[in-house]
Amino acid sequence: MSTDIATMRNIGISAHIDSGKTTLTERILFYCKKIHKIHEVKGKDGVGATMDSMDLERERGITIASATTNVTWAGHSVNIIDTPGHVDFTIEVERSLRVLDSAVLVLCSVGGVQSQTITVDRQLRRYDVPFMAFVNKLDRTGANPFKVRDQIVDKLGHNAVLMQLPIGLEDRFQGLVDLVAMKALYFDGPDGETVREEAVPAELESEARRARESLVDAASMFSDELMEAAIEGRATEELLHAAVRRGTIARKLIPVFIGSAYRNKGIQPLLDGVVRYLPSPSEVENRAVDLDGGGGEHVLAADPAAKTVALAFKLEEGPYGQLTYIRVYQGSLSRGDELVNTRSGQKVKVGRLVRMHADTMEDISGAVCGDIVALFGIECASGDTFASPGLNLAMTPIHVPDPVISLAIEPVDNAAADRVAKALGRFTKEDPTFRTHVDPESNQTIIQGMGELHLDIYIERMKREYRAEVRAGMPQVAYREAISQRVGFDYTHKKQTGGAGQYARVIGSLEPLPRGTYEFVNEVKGGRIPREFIPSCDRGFKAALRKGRLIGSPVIGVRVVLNDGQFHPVDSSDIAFQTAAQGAFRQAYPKAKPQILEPIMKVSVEGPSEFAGNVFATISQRRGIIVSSAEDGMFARVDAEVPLSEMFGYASVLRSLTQGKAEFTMEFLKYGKVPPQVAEVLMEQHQDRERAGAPKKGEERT
Ligand SMILES: Nc1nc2c(ncn2[C@@H]2O[C@H](COP(=O)(O)OP(=O)(O)OP(=O)(O)O)[C@@H](O)[C@H]2O)c(=O)[nH]1
Ligand SMILES: [Mg+2]
Repeated sequence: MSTDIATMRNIGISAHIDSGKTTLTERILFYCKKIHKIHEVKGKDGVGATMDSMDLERERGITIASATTNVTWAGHSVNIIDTPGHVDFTIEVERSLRVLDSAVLVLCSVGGVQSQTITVDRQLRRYDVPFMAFVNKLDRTGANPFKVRDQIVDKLGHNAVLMQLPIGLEDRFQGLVDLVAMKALYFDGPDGETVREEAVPAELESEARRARESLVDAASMFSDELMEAAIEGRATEELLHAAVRRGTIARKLIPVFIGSAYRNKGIQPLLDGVVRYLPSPSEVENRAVDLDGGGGEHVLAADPAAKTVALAFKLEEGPYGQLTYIRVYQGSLSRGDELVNTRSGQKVKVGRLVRMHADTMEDISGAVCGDIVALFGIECASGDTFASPGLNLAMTPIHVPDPVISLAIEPVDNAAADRVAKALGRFTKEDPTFRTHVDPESNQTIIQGMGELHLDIYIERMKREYRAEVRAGMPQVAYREAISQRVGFDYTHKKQTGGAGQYARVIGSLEPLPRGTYEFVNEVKGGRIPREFIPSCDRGFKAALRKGRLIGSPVIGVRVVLNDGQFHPVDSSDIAFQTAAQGAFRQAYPKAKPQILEPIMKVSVEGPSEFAGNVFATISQRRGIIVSSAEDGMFARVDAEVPLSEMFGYASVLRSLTQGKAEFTMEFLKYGKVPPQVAEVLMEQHQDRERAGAPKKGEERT
């Protein structure tokens, strides 16, 4: 274990679907001698890439769960997390980027900046992660790294600069010109393991000189010394490296590397770039919230001797119990140490400690700040902070998007029921974007997630890993309800039963809240409602919002203003005010012009231009709006906004329409109002369900 923090790197490999992240990571493992043979994603030998260790990943050739590994390159210890590209598994990217100090953004040299590239870029911004770009697949027909660099500038707004030039492209792609050293690099041997340096080919000399000038210009912004040297025509490699490093760490410069992972070209220079330009843990400022100091921020020290602060960012249930992935931010960690979970206040003792390599692990005795390791036998939730006793700090949480799709599942037989419950218990603990509940009306188990693929994978995993087979219903989208105008309420709850009665009166208004879910404003004066009952009213409204009156979906975007009321010295109680609030909501809601909202997805379709017309048609048939479309020679891309409810089964429609040549991605964009005809159908369905549900409850009671 290296304790020299300056030689540590924590990087994420993130990108749009299929851009070659796992293929690239496989090469990194090979050149760093962590593995001794390269296996391809969906390769002919049937083994599969190291980081895609789950059977389902290997069969489908996609990454589902992020995988962690650690390699050594040029005397540096590099922790790497390979993340999935599918937006259904976006939580895996989100929590990885939360704990990584830097990243490599992979782009396809044909596809360029694609929809998930934009999503990943947003996630990199959210956590201020410095990164470099790797333009992959230079061997593909249509490869154009210059266009991709321009797109990083134009579409993502980054100051991207090429560090290398290609020698040949597509099937003539041979090697690279390193613009810092002004040398040509070729990758010899069966796996490209031998890097051969040559002089820059004569026909590329002038282009290389111009490209180096642009690189020096861009880098000079971060070093006066380099700027002066450049004017005198002696910009050395060292000055250039130092300036690029400064710009990259400040997120003001994006060095662009190029190559082909599949053809084993360009990976070693990329690794040199990782250790040269990306920050060590001590060069990134991390902050924690001081739980004692009224929420003030506290800058953490990347000092192994300081008190310990670590974040649990991912849980995994394994054959040996719960595995908790943690990132150590301050201090160090050894077996036997005592830490406090600052959320629950619970004390824990550090037991077995491991470093992960895909699905295998290596026991270690300790870890220092900057490390990403896993602990055994610690009960906690994802996002919990562990600190040395006496330090009451919390790391900022990981952004968790809400699920947008759900479906009902039913175990095929009684024997499966227990196993289903067990599987669900584990999956919901591991993945905060996967949720489950029992619908009180239908008594069915509902699972919720980020998309069809997400739910599909869990149903398949239940079957394989737990022998828990289920029948699944049709996927349903997560509808919401909202009010569209302000309305007042004045409601009295009065009940006179044998003993003590109940009395509470609430007066106020419901108002649309354009952003956010719910707000409660207390404007009651002169003790018209005693202070202790104000939270009761809040609770009552919150409970009422859980189920709208139109289709029984949660109501969002409501501000409740409470400004008057009445109480009774004996009959008023917490329950009475909660009930009054619920009654007030029931009374006022229909008058506030309620609407049904549905998830609207950002859909992006890419494929050969000849199918663009057909794709347009499929979008408009699905109540979609085309936002933009672009044609680039033989390739077309259509960006649209389409209601999620219309997108079920779209993958197979698109496949048959384009002979499998087009692909689409989608992700949640916003909630939008459903058109009246659709709303009517939804309300009828809801009423049918209510009617069907009512006698069932009656039966149960008898
Ligand atoms: N031609 C060519 N194909 C490549 C290259 N790199 C990867 N591929 C292929 O692209 C496909 C996807 O590669 P992966 O490495 O699984 O991509 P990924 O980004 O990990 O995919 P997800 O994790 O599912 O998002 C595979 O068929 C690879 O063989 C390359 O440099 N050139
Ligand atoms: Mg992958």
